[in-house]
Amino acid sequence: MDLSLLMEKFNVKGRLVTLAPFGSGNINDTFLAVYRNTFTETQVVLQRVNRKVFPRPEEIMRNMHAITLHCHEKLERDAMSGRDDRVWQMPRIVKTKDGRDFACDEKGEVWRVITRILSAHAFDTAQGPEHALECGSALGHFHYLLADLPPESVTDPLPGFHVTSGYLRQYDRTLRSKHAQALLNASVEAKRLAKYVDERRDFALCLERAEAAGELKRRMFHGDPKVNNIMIDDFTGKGTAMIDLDTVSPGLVQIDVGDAVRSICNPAGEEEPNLGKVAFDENLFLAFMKGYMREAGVFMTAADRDHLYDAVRLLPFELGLRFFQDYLAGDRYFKTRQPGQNLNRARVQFRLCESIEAREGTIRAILQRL
Ligand code: GN1
Ligand code: MG
Repeated sequence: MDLSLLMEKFNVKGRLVTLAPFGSGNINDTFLAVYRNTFTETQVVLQRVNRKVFPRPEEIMRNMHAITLHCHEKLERDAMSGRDDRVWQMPRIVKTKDGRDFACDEKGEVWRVITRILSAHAFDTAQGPEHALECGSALGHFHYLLADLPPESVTDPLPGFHVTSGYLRQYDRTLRSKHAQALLNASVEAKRLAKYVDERRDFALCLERAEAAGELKRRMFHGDPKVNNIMIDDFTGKGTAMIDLDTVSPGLVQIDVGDAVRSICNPAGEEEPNLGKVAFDENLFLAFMKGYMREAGVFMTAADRDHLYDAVRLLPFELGLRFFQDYLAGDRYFKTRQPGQNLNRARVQFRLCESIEAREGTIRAILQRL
C-alpha cells in the first residue's frame, strides 16, 4: 500500500514532506505525516483502524465524530469563559476531499487522519509526581468533558471490553487448546501464572457485582487511558489532551482510574524483563489521585470512591490475564516484536497486582484522605 497515495484522499494543505511510523500503540498502525507550504507546516496522524480488534471500524469513526463534536463545542465554550488554567485540547478528524471521516484502501481497510497535538508529548512511563498529577488532571477533565454526552450518541465499540468475567471465559476456552497446553507444559513460569489467575477468579468479579447490585453506574469513560495516551504540554508541563478515543463509551469511571493507575504507578513500564524492578509507586499514586479528584471529585459519589481500591487492583489483573490469554492463543491480538513478549507483559502486570495487594492499607489510606 502506497501511503502517500492514500494521503492524497485527505484534505490537507501543502506538500507531503515525510510520512513515517509513529507512537507505540499495541493495536492500530500509526504514521505521522508532515506537510509544508511556503509559510506554514501542518502535522497530521494517519491511522489504520485494526479490523481484527474493531470489527466495525465505520462505527468507531461515527463514535469519534460524535465525541469530538461534543467535546470541541464544550472546550470552546470553556475557553471563552476562562474556566480553566490552561488550554485543553482534543484532536480533530481531518476530512477526506469528498467530505468523509475516513477513507478505504483497495482491501477495504479503514484509514483516518486526525490532527496532531503540537508542542506536546506522551511518555511511555511516568516521569515523576508532577507528571502523574497532570495525568490525573487530564483524565479527570476528560470525564468532566464527556459527563453530559448522551450515552446513546455512541455505540459500544468493543462489546465485553473490560468485562473481566468474559476474559476469564475466553482464557478457559484457550486453555483447552493443544497449543496452549503445550506452551503451559513447556514453561514453569507459564504454569505459575495460570495458578496466579486461579487464585483470583472470585475477586475478578468485584466490579461486575457492584454494578449488578446497583452500587456503581456507568458514565462515559475513555477505556484506554494509559500513560502514553495522555499528552503533556512541552512548554508548561501540564496535561493538555487525552488521545486514542477508539474505546470511549459508557463504562465505569473506576475502570479508567484503575487502568491509568496501573500504567502510571509502575515506572518500570509494561515491557520490563526484570520483575524485581516492577513495583507500585505510592507517591505517584497520591499525585495522580490529587490531580484526578481536582477535576472529577465533584462527580464522585461515596460508592464511587469505595470501589476505587478494587479497580486499582483489578485492572493490572485483567490486563495481565488478557496478555496471558493472547500468549497461550498464539499472539493474535496484541502486536508483538518477539516471541514470549505477551508472556512477559503478563508477568509484569501480575507482579504489579501483587505489589498493590501488599500495599492495600496504604492505598486505602490515601483514598480515604482525598
Ligand atoms: C492496547 O492501543 P493501545 O496500545 O493504546 C489495549 C489496551 C491495553 C493496552 C496495553 C483496544 O492499547 O486495552 O491496556 O494495549 N487496547 C485495546 O498496553 O485492546
Ligand atoms: Mg488504544
